[in-house]
Amino acid sequence: MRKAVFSIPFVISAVAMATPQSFMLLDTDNDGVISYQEASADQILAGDFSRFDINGDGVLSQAEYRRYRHS
Ligand SMILES: [Ca+2]
Repeated sequence: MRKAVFSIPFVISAVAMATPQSFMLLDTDNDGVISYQEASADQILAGDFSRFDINGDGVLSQAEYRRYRHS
């Protein structure tokens, strides 16, 4: 009478791994980054663009965009 309980939480957050849909919408030329011009479609993002452009390369990477989404 042994009960083997397999309760291994095997949650892979597909949402966190995937590119946010909003990123793809903003990345209109699909080069994988959001330029300031592309960001201008999002007033909040454009208004704080330089703050979210953490490495200062003038474009937002997916990682930088995620920070914006989670801010
Ligand atoms: Ca782009």
